[in-house]
Amino acid sequence: MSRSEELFARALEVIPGGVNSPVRAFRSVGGTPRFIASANGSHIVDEDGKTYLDFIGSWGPMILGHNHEGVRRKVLEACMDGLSFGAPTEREVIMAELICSMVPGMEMVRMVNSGTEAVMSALRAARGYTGRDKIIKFAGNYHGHSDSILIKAGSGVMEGGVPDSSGVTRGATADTLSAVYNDLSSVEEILDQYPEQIAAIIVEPVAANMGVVPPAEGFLQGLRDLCTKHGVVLIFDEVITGFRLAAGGAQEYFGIQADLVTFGKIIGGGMPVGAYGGKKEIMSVISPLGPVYQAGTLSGNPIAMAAGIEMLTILKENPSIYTGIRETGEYLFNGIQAILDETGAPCTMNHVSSLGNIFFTPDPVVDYTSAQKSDTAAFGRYFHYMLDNGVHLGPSQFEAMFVSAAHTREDIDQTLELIRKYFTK
Ligand code: HOZ
Repeated sequence: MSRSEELFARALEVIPGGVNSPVRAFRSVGGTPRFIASANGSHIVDEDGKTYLDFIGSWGPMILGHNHEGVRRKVLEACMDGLSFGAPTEREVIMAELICSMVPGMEMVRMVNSGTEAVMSALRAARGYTGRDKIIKFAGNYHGHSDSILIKAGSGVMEGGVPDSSGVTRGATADTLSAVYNDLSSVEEILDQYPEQIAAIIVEPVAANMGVVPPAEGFLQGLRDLCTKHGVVLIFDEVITGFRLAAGGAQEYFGIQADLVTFGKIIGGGMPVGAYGGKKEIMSVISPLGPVYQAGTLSGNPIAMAAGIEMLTILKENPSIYTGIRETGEYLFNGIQAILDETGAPCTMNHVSSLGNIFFTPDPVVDYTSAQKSDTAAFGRYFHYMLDNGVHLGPSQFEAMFVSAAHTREDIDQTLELIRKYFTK
């Protein structure tokens, strides 16, 4: 028995499904999750001492690669000052100033502890600001696991084949309306059906939790225009795209400004952290400035802030990192596309900059319905082939591959070689 198998067996006894987040359980691909002992740069090492080239990157935040020396040093230094105070610190101010200086339209920002919390709070702010109850989300977009947003969610919910989570009351989701990603007419229909009742439209500017689905030409601008016209708060959920597509996230990358933006793990370099913010006028509804309550003892935690400040400073001061990860991503994803073309594999490659994935369907994937056509069993076989050959991918058809600044051309060539072998066998 391998050490991962041994740990998984123990975990199954005391943790639901043996994991603290469902996708990690390998349910959709079968087999035993690798228990990770350490990580550095583009590689991780499991408890059995086996090294893998990693394309999960803690689901996005490891833009600089795992265990970046500078970030680690700042965390260790911060630990020497104390772990949590439940009182304001200078680091929180520096972090907020940094985020406001990098993200378009960010005038005020509130730190929280995860992307889930950021989204939950941003929706509350939008409702408080507009005095309206309903929100629009897109099928297959994932915005964390708070009750009101668990409708046709992507990621682990989609993988389990359940459109909605059990345990969420009808009341909690009664004001959540689901539209079709990349289809503006589906949004217009809802806006017409509920005039002056929609508080917010929340969207993943690049959907990355039903696999990677880029926004169609004009889709994000169309949402911007509709929100402006109907007095609706446009929320970009940048938990995955923020500080990844560009220093200013998807807003900068696509040149579209949202009213509120949500961030997650990415702004803490992997530490448990999140944030939401945007226009001062909207953020002024947040307590204690306004009537919308939101709080948290660990919000703005000094260790998380230390990691985040260092990582964001590096990203801000080194724009070449973005050129680098985009070029590496394109080298990988265009390389995969070429292999699919050569071999005639019935797959579709979607990618945006350093995010991408292979869908095991020959048809274009533009939304939830088309993503669901994927042959998840075929993905599972491919996943295990890659894992057996030392490449660690997200264990689900509906998760992205994340390329970091630590991935080298050799890493990518090695990956492409494996993929070529797989599809020519
Ligand atoms: N489904 C999550 C990412 N989109 C997985 C998070 C985790 O397991 O850490």
